[in-house]
Amino acid sequence: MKTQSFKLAGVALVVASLAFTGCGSRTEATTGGGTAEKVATIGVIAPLSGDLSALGLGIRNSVDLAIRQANESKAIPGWTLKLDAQDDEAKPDVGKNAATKLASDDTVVGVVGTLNSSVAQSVIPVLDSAKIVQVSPANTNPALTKGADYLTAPARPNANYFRTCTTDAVQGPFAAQYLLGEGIKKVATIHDKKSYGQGLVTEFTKAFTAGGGTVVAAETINPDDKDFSAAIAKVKPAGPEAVYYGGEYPQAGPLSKQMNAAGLKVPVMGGDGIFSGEFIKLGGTNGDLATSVGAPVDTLESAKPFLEGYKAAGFKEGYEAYGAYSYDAANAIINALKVSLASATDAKSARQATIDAMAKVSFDGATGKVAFDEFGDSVSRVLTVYEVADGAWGAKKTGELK
Ligand code: ABU
Repeated sequence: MKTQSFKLAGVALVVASLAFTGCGSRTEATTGGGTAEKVATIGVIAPLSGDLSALGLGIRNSVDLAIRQANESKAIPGWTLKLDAQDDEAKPDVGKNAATKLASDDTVVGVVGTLNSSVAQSVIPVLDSAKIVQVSPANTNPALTKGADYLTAPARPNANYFRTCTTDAVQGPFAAQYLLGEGIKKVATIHDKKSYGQGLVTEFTKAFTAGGGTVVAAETINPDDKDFSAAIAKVKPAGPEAVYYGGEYPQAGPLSKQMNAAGLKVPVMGGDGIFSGEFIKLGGTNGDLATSVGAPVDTLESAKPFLEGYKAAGFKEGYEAYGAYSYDAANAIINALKVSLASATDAKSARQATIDAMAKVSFDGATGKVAFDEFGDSVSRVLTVYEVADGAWGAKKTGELK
């Protein structure tokens, strides 16, 4: 597992040396004037290598930016924030190990991540046991906050877990309403059998059929497949007017390309997991559609400080679909830390207080109002439909589910 660890201490003031104290954890930083600053670490768990790293690196960089800004503005007097970014490779077992590693660091008080709902299922219990708050900018599977019976008997499984994005219980129906509104009544579905892909297709299918549409074929692929000819051969004779795909861009892009090559020239539509420039590079074509969380970031007045800060920081990777949500997730943790660290003598003792404070966090973030309901879900339910045109994603419709 690749590990990337950064010390991001209000750069001008903090000298590189960190003093060892207590049980051997690095818990204090020394400023240029010799004043001891206590250290609190915000972890990131996301795919920093592999097929989904475009999204994961956007998450890491955006958290990095929030931490730098907090240190520069001395947002938490007496404390220096540090970033520890861990690569989960989009794999549940690797994510679990990353969570265990972060939990063993006494300075860790919060984690932003994961990208994948399937990885979150392994990470959340580890961080919950250690009383470390976790805020995901990207997990959209509804069960993570409301349990398996999220529609009939919602019950929050883990009090430490929050998210700044909306869920597939909103995203699937939003996509279904869009297609029905465009006059598309016959759709084939394909998903990758992962928590996110399967859950998204389930939510889409319920809303699409309830709205008068017909799912003419329902197929699955394996998460690492490259050849989709078998699924396409089953779907094509059913005559779908679109294919709704549950999964991420490494499969969705080639699926679109292979559908066209096989003569199935209908749009692929997916969720936020395919909303990346990588989808187009991998074969996504004009007319393909995606929903993604929130409004287009580059149209939001509230996102200007994030966009300007990201540009000024000179990151070599883009912020991608979840950058602004990651920046808001990190700032949610920082807002909670303003409360929990105010009278804390060390970071570890503030973990539970950080979870308690997170439930009350409310501020105007890059993506809009950042606050959480009783399940830890974002209060925002805004989504946007994007379409590929002239080789780039363009926004078609932004709104809330009706
Ligand atoms: N929300 C799309 C990709 C991440 C997930 O698995 O939820």
